[in-house]
Amino acid sequence: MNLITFAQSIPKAELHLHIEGSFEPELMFEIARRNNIPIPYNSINEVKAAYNFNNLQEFLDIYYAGAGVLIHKQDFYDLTYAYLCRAANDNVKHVEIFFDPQTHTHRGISFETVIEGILEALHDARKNLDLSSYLIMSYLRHLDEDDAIRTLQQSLPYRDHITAVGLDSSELGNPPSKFAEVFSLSRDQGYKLCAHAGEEGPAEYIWEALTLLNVDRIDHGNRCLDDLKLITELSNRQIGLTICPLSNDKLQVVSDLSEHPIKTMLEHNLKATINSDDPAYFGGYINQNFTDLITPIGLNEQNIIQLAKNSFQTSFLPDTEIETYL
Ligand code: ES4
Ligand code: ZN
Repeated sequence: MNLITFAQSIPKAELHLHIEGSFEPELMFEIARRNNIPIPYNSINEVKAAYNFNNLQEFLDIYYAGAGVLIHKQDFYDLTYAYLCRAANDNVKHVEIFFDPQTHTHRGISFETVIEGILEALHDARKNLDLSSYLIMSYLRHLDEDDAIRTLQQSLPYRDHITAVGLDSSELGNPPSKFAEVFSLSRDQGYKLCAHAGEEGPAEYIWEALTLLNVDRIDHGNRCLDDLKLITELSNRQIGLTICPLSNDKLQVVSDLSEHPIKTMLEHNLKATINSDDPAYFGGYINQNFTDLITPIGLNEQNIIQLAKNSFQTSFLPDTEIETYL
């Protein structure tokens, strides 16, 4: 078996996936049509041509616009179930999915509509695809902390169906310190914690996520490599880093895939994992992320096994379940 086939067939967990970022243009057109919402593109090709980003903000502007066609519970169900089928097809056995409630509540869609559509799809995938899943509610960091606290309150009726909270959207200028209180309140409610940090922002933001938010896992975290002390801290504590290679390439976090530092991260004994982030926008799902890296950075069989192991070990699954995958 060659390395690409090996990487594709190995059982894996996906820990960094924004459900709104799995919105394929074909489904976007279909849902826009049935909801009678105009979109500024005439064809799938025109949509794809617009997916050309110089940085995170240029991507986010298009991502929020795309999410604007999601109105009904059925829309959230269809979006989620389509992703779960693709994940199962890539031999993903467990997935921890981000959703951004504020992206929808700010346009008048209820928290309940969003989460009930997603939860029903997760339920059906457990049954039909043998795919286990957790949900991560992500706060939008470009909004203020009070807005995140209101979102936390809206989530409480669904507390048993949400495993963790996250922090995403525009990183620069919105440091983790801005959200210390809502993260503390979220922990009090029993939620696990993670935060996007060190994608465009500096290593200092990763320190803040660790020391001020007390996160269990860091999303991205690429910039930790600028700070030797931070590398040691992350490695000693075996904090998971959910790395997203195609995202890093498309958002110019790395200059080229061949410059991707994930192998260096493994050499530092960091708990790096491979994930797809926003696969409909960045050119592929989890297996594509593995495949596209193998040749440019020379990932070997041992690296691939380590990355797959890391994905289960740094998941929020209970230890007894993690062991069944190792
Ligand atoms: C995101 Cl790649 C990335 N970074 C920050 N926030 C996000 N939301 C969706 N994708
Ligand atoms: Zn992300």
